[in-house]
Amino acid sequence: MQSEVERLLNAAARDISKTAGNLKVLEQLKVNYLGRKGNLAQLFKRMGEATETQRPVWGKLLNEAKESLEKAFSNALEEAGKLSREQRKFFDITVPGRRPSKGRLHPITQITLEISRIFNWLGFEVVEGPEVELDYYNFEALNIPRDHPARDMQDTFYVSDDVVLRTHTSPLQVRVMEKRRPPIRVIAPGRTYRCDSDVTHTPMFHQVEGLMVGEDISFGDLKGILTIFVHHMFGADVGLRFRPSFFPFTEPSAEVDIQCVMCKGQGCRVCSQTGWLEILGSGMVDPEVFKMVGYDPETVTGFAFGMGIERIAMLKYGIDDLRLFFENDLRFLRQF
Ligand code: 2NM
Repeated sequence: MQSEVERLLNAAARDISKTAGNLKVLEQLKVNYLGRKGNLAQLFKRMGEATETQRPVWGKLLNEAKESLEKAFSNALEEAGKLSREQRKFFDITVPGRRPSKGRLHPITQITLEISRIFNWLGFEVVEGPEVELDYYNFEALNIPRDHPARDMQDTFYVSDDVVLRTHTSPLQVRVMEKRRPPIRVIAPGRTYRCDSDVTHTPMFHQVEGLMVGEDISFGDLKGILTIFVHHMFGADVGLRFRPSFFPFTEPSAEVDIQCVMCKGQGCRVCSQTGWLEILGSGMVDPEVFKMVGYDPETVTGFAFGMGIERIAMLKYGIDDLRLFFENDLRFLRQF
């Protein structure tokens, strides 16, 4: 037994020095020697073979071996711990630094700024106003009668009987016309709200609306300004067309289509095989709207237009799911 204990202690000393201070390996080694099924435990098991006289001698030998092993391992582990702390203090000045991640503008903000820049250059001033709006400015002053479907509870978030979340940014145009006299050139970008939510509608979305009022602003001016806008936004080679439409606040009214950005007008899934995509609504401001703000419709004319920013952004960037704009998934946002 004596020689076997010696062999065990020698082997342990050799193995410990071979670990070279590696904490993980040392811990495993300690289990191998001192664990419940370890080398020392195997020797303890042989106590059963001991004779009456051997028993106290073996017992002493084994207990001393256990103490000595425990001490050896605790010393080695402590040394190894110090070593790894030393290593941690080492600072490699040649390692490249971690770059701080920069934030960026949301794609909707980027498109809003791009649209604003184009109209700014065309002499339009950017105006902003309340998202919680009086029913009067949101509907009444825009010639939207009480029984118009756009006023339906289904589409409008009512705050109270006469206060709503604006369903478009046109109320702002009315406020501007009330405050100022022509000539006026403004665009109003901002958040708008409709009680509508499915794959292609979100209850909050963004719009830009524009207004130009003067003494002889014509439908030709409308066509000119919007053509310049489309060519700057989507490229000078993109064709567009003006299609008759209806809005309560403009007469006549027209919707503007551009040639499909995906198939260049050939017809594809995105444009439902028509080759055209609707991008905005427009028209000559209805005389009724001018009367509401105290302008003389006999001397004053003007045009207005409105577009959904999400839609413009989707067409410009080739995005097929509206909801991506509202999820704030960095993997999406980092691409802009
Ligand atoms: C559109 C389409 C057509 C519009 C009209 C006015 C105002 F205040 F002058 F009457 N602001 N915006 C307008 C006209 C908006 O959005 C599709």
